[in-house]
Amino acid sequence: MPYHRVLLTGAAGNLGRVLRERLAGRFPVLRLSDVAEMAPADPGEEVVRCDLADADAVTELCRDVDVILHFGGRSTEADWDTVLPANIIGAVNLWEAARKTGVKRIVFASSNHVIGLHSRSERIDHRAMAAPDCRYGLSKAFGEDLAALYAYKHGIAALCIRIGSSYAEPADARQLSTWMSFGDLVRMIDVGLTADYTYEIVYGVSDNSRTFWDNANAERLGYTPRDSADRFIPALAGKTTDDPIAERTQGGSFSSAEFTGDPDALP
Ligand code: NAI
Ligand code: 15L
Repeated sequence: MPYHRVLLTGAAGNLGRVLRERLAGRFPVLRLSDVAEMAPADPGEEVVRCDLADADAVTELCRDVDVILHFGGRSTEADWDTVLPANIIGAVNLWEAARKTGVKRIVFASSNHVIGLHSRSERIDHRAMAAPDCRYGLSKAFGEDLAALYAYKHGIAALCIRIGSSYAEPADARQLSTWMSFGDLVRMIDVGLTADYTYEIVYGVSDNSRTFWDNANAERLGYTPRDSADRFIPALAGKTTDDPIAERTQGGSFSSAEFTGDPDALP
């Protein structure tokens, strides 16, 4: 891989810690960053504590970086005071720092909550209308559009991965559709690092027969998932909720929280 220094944001988080372990030794330098404390640097690592909301610090963070894996930020629903600085100001700061420092590629951990209000009965692809199910989902939609601006206008390639549910194992019936194994997450990141593209949206999901998503765009770019949630069907198929909005929509409980709309008007 032609990259010397790879920056991983969100390195103290759940996926960041998984990626730190699984990407160890893959690049001459892995620069790990988070606002929270991280384990000290091992050989081949740099650890830089940085708040994504601090524009000057983010510019310094991006110096001498070849590619960014952007996993930092708020990862669940929260009030605007929390989502804005971490995911909106933070994303603006990161892409602007990339432009200033000459970074040419960003792999972005977007989320299925960009399209979470779509119905589970609909099989959508990467061209589906955005239908964010919460402030957090909207902040990821903003991140995708920001990535498009910088890709087409400033030449910073971006792969936006709308990750479903990336955990060691799926936890409920919905995740039989949305689960992405850690191995498949790394395989998708490899696509992000190596494929030839300017701007793409893909779904971060394993080979689940119950998937909500047509992931042909990811396959076209070279993604071949090796895992599937299907072996968990007997244990989890009955693990549903009695929440009709959550059960109807792809975003599940993120959609139904604070829902005051007309269920019949949902996309
Ligand atoms: P996490 O919440 O465990 O990790 C996020 C990390 O970002 C945390 O360590 C946190 O300290 C850091 N962070 C938050 N605000 C920050 C700021 N202002 N400056 C610097 N760092 C900040 O989340 P997880 O599960 O590891 O997810 C990683 C990324 O993947 C997130 O962007 C999340 O939205 C996205 N994602 C994850 C999914 C999953 O299933 N785990 C599904 C869809 C998207
Ligand atoms: C996400 O975007 C969240 O980061 C994660 O915590 C999960 O809830 C996931 O989506 C999901 O939809 O299961």
